[in-house]
Amino acid sequence: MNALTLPAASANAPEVDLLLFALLGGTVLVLALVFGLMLRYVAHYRYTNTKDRGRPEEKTWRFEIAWTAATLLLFFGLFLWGADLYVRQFQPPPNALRISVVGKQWMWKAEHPGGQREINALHVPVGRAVELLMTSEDVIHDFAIPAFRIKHDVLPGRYESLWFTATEPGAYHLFCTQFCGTDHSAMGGEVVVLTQPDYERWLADNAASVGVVAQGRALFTRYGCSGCHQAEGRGQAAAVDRTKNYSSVRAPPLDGVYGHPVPLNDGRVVVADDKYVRDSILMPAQDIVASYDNRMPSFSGVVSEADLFRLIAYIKSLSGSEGS
Ligand code: HEC
Ligand SMILES: [Cu+2]
Repeated sequence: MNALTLPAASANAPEVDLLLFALLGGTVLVLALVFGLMLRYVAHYRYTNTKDRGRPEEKTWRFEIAWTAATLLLFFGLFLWGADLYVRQFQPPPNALRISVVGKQWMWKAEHPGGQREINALHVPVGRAVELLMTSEDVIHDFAIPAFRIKHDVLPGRYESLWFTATEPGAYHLFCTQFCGTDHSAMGGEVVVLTQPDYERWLADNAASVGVVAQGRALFTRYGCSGCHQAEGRGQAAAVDRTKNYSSVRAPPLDGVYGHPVPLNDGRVVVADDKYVRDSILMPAQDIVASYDNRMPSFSGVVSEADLFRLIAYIKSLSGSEGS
């Protein structure tokens, strides 16, 4: 498999290829110029040749400045071209279908908004933006789909995201491209791009009993979050966890938190995104919500990565955006 025979099956892939070939072409031209001149002068001034080797020409500033400026402009042009593509490649559109991906030695686990789970496989609809929200349970992995021209490191303790719009139904390889231990080479699978009706059918065939948001809601009670955080406003009676008595703790309501600015007690204001909610659960002492006390216990080592995604989807749904 190489860049010439590899299918280009995502919306961005042709653009990435164009940039790659432009860079390659530019490099070959420079190489040809340097080697061409070198060979020409080798022949021209070879030992037996009686060419005039007199005074070298005077230095011309006009020429020096012209070629320096031209190269500078050329490199800035390449930089802007690459930067523009890079920024777009890593900025998922807001309406993207969100699939969570957890890497671990040595497999990829994915979960769809409807609760469908798969291992070392990813079923996605054609023509729709798909965002992968990714993290690792152990070491650094790297999620790569060559046919889509995307790859990104997947790190423990952090969220990374990738997005793509598949353009051709079919099956493509997915790989871990970061050496991650004994069975690294087996850590891969298949991305299956389906037409919209086929995708609906696949979702129905693999339907889970509960979607991600509903799982998150159940976990919210199971982990005792609801004992402190009453979900106010939207009529959800917070099931009281009787095993823990948190009735004296005043905790902020989580409705409308996700996606909105949160004032902290050190004066900063941060937007509650996935990372913020994740850190709030694992490292509650790090960012304290203004006018509240640091009374929330850390759930680090208690809540798994997969459950964190579900809790976040639930908290996101409290802000009116269903976790898709
Ligand atoms: C002992 C009571 C308690 C429990 C249990 C608890 N929290 Fe909290 N939580 C708090 C308090 C108090 C704060 C505000 C202080 C802070 O930011 O640490 C808070 C803050 C938060 C925030 C930030 C809210 C905002 O407005 O920015 C989130 C998100 C959160 N908790 C989620 C959870 C989740 C999910 C669970 C269950 C896994 C949970 N909490 C369990 C007391 C609790
Ligand atoms: Cu790996």
